Amino acid sequence: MRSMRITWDIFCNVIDNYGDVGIAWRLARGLVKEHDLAVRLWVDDLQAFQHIWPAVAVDADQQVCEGVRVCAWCTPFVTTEPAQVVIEAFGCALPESYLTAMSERAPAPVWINLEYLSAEAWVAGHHRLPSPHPRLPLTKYFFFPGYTPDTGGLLVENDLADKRATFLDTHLPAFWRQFGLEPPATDELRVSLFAYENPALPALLDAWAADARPVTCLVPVGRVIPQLAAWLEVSDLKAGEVHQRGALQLRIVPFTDQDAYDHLLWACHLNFVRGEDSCVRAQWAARPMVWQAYPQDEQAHWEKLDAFLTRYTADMDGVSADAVSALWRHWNGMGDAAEMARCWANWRARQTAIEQYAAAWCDRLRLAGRLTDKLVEFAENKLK
Ligand code: TRH
Repeated sequence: MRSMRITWDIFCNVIDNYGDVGIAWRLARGLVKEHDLAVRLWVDDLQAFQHIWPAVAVDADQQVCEGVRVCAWCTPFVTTEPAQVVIEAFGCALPESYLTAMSERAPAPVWINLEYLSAEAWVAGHHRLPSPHPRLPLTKYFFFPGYTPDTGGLLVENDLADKRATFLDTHLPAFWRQFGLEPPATDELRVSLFAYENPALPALLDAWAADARPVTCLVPVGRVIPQLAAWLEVSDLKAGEVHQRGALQLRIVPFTDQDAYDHLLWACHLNFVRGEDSCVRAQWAARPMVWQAYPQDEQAHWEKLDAFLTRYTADMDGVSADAVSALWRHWNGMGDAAEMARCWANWRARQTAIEQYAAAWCDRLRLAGRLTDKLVEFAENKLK
C-alpha cells in the first residue's frame, strides 16, 4: 500500500511583478513532480500568477495545476488543517488563524521562511538559522538559496539540461519560425530583453543600432515597452511589431508562460534579465547574460549586483571579466550612460570568450545543489 504523501503548504504574497509567484510556482511544481509531495500553493494575486501560467483561473478558490493544489489566499483566511511543512515565501506574514492552527498541531509543522537569493557572503552563515515565535510554541527556520554548497542551493529541475539539449537539437528552427524568423545569420546577434524601466536603455539601443553586425532584439511585452516606444518615436508598441533602426531590429513578442520563456533564453545568444527567477533561468540557459537587479532604496541592489558579479566573473579571463562587469554595472546605473557605446564594444570584442564561460558557469552552478532537494531533506529530518 502507498504511504501517505507528506503535505506542504507554500504561501506567496505577490508584492510586485512576477518573481515572487514565479519562484513559488516553480518550487511547488518541482516538489510535486520530483518528490511526489502533496502541495498546496496559497497565492494572494491570481492575476499575476495567470500572467506567468495562463492555465490558472483567476476566480477559483481552489484548482489543481500540474498536480499542485492552487488556493486563493483571501482575507479572512479559510479554516484549514495546516500542512506538515509550511513554507512562507520571502517573509510574507502567515494568516494569524493559520499560525494558531499550526501551534495546535502535534507534532508542530516544520516552518520555513524561504528567503531571496543573494550571492553575498553572509548568506551561508544565516542559512537554516532558527527563530522561535515570540508567543506560540513554533520555530521558524530561515532558508537561503545561494551559489555555494553551504546554502540552500538553486531552483532547477532534474531534466532541465536534457530538455534544453533536445530543444537546441530539434526545435530551434520551429521556435524562430513562430516569430517569422529564419535561424540567425552567422554574424547576427539575437538578444532577449526583459527589463525594468532603465535610464541606460536609449544608449544601449543606440549602440546596437550602430553595431557593425546585425542585432535582433526580442522584447516580451512588459514594463520596458513605453521607453522603447519613446526611443523609436512611436506612440505605442504591440506584440508582433518589428522596427528597424540601423543594425538593430526590434521585435516585440508576447509574454509567454514560464516554460516558453526558457525557450527564448535558450535560443538567444545574449539575454537581458531582471529579478531573481529570470536571472537564475538565464544562468541555466548557459548563455551570456546581463542582469538588472531589482531596484531597491538607497541603491541597496548595487551591493547584491557586485556580490554576484564578483562570483560570476571570478574565473573569467581579466579582459572578459572587465567587459562583463562594465556592461552590467552601466546597465544598473552604476556608470555614466554616455559610456555605454564603449561598454558594448568591449563586450562585443570578448563575445566568444564570454559565451564559452557561460557554458562552463552553468556546469559549475550544479555544485551549489538543488533547492528542492535541500528543502525536502531539511524538512524530513525535522519531521523524524
Ligand atoms: O518580475 P520580476 O521583476 O519579479 C521580482 C519581484 O518584483 C519581486 O518582488 C522581487 O523581489 C524580485 O523580482 C527580485 O523578475 P523575475 O524574478 O525575473 O520574475 C519574472 C518571472 O516571469 C519569471 O518567473 C519568468 C517569468 N516570465 C514568463 O513566465 N514569461 C515571460 O515571457 C517572461 C519575460 C518572464
